[in-house]
Amino acid sequence: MGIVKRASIALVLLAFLGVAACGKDEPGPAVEIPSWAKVAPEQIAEAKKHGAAVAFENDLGMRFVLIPAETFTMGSPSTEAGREGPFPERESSNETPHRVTLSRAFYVQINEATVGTFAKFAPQHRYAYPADVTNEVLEHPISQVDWATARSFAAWVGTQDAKRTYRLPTEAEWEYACRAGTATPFSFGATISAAKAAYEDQYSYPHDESQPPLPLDGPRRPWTKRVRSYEPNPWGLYDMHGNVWEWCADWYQRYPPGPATDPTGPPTDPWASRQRPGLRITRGGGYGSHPEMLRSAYRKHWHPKVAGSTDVGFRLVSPLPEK
Ligand SMILES: [Ca+2]
Repeated sequence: MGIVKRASIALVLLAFLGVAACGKDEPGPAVEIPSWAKVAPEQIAEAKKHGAAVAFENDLGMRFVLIPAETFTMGSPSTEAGREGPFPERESSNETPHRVTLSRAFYVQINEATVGTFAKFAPQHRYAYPADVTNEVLEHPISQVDWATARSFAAWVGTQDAKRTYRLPTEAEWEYACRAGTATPFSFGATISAAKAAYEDQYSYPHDESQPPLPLDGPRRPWTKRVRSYEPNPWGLYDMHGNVWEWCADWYQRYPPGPATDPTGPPTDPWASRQRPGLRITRGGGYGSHPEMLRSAYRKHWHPKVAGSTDVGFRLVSPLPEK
């Protein structure tokens, strides 16, 4: 990692916000943008506002970019195709659009947590990968990890970093970061294609039942892809759509009515009194998901002790350090 890190530092580019020649604006401090980071002007402006890094790489090699504080519309319009998903009796009406304010900027990991990083935390973790990805498995997303273990991993990452803490994203943080300022079904626009993300790309979006599945382009490879195999979203985040579902911190419940600030979901398991297992949120769809499930607003919920799935992983967030 040392060579990579030194190379990364050597390639650091400097971006200067604020135009000194403009006169009325104070020339801001330089904001360093690592060569690996693809960030938008609003992210650079937020970093400048806080005198904070717009992107950082921790000692474990995990990379994060700054996400601005903002108000956005969480959920989807009733006209959005595929909104009810393929299981309308279970999934309907849980994407009610509402205004959500995230009051403080935060960092999001640019890719799903990888096998390579997770192995430093839990070398005994048993996961199954087919032989054809053996050579690159360390760069695949970690999966088959239950919710509590994902959270423990986040806490452990914090013990390896004297300056920052880490945790799972809230569901609102996840959707906001996924949208990256967009209001379309996907951060890439109105639809998605096999060139954009890892998912069940035999099916098109919007779904048309009168059309047969698309022909396979070569043999089906029913597995994860190496992280960052596709272009990132406008805020430099990779695989927010597809590859593996991503655990969020929240319990699942339908959105409460009205606007919200820094929502964290129900404080306790809302299903406990009904003698049903609680459900934690997962987002973004996985390599085996239909395209409707990759939409920015799509909500899926899993029992938090589910650890056997090869298409459920996670990525971490890190709060902006207090000054
Ligand atoms: Ca993903």
